[in-house]
Amino acid sequence: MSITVPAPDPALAAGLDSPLQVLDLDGSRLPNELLDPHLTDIDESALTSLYVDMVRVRRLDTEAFALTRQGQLVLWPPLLGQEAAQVGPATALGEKDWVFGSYREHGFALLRGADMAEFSRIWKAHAHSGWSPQEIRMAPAQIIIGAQTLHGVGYAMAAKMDGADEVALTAFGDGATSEGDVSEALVWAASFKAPVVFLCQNNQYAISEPVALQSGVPLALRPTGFGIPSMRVDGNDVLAMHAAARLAFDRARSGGGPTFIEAVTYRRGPHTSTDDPKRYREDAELEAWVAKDPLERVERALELMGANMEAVRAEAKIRADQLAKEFRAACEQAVPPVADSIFDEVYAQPTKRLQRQRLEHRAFAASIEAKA
Ligand SMILES: Cc1ncc(C[n+]2csc(CCOP(=O)(O)OP(=O)(O)O)c2C)c(N)n1
Ligand SMILES: [Mg+2]
Repeated sequence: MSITVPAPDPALAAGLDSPLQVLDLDGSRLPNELLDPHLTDIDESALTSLYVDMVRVRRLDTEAFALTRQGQLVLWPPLLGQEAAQVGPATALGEKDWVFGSYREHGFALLRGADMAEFSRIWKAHAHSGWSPQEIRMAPAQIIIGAQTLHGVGYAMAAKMDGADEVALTAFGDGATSEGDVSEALVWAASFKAPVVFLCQNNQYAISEPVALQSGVPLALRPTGFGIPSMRVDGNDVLAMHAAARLAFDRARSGGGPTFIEAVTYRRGPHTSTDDPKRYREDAELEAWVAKDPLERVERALELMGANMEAVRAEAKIRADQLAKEFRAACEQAVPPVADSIFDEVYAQPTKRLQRQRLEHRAFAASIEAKA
């Protein structure tokens, strides 16, 4: 018996040949039929605001990285280079929408309004989730690769059943697309037309594994096999990312179901503060991506629009410095939790098993103290 396997429909995917762009490297505006209708209200002031957000996100990232070297944070997964890929979609979210991301989603956390003291607790290893997910409508950072896509789809399906006007965005990496969870999430989303947006930040690496090892086709082609429309977008172009997200949110809100966005970008830093990328990639590759810096491109675009760049840079610096100061102070003032408290944060009513584990843990901790 022979089985005919239909080829994925390339018509479902935009940008396969060349990622969708609306800002050229020199900052000039490139016409784009698909994305332009979603950018009609973006004037100099809106672009300035996106720029300031990216500067703040970058500053939070560099400050946090420095804080790992000063013993203030135990770990940090940097997002340097991925600012546009996060700020574009984060600023397109509605107030009631939800974000289900990985551990690298600091831009989303900041723009969803995470309190810096709460946020710092995660990376000081003081808490599993620093912020209250309900308050900022963002789930805790997910370390299990790809799991958050199932959570996002589940939330979106529930929102649809409730008739709530809410969209879920789930953010994950290129490596995550190799996980079964992501395939399952795509199946559920497609079958139930869930109001969910899959944001794959293709930063070219899963730790040390280059994306070419994970997929022989562009990642944006994969969801088309599930019947999910997708867009391959220049992830260093904040306007293109903003427009693509708006398009996807509009589709989800109007009952059109899921959309997959592949943001083609680059992780300029190490995988985390404990990694050394020099062991698996060439400097020339990094330099080529530095030349596509997402912030500089917007600076050039603003210049072309006639903005007073001195004033724009000064405002961005003041806001970024303020954020860095706030974050540093939060890290320095944080009080470590009592180890025993972890048992209080599992169930509202502790189970017998948990109570037994608490006693075992107390005895163990006491035995260590006795030896010290
Ligand atoms: C299920 C699972 N397998 C393996 C790991 C170990 N791990 C941590 S990060 C990572 C790479 C993820 O790469 P990608 O999805 O591209 O995201 P990025 O770190 O580049 O943002 C792996 C394999 C994990 N956390 N969870
Ligand atoms: Mg990656």
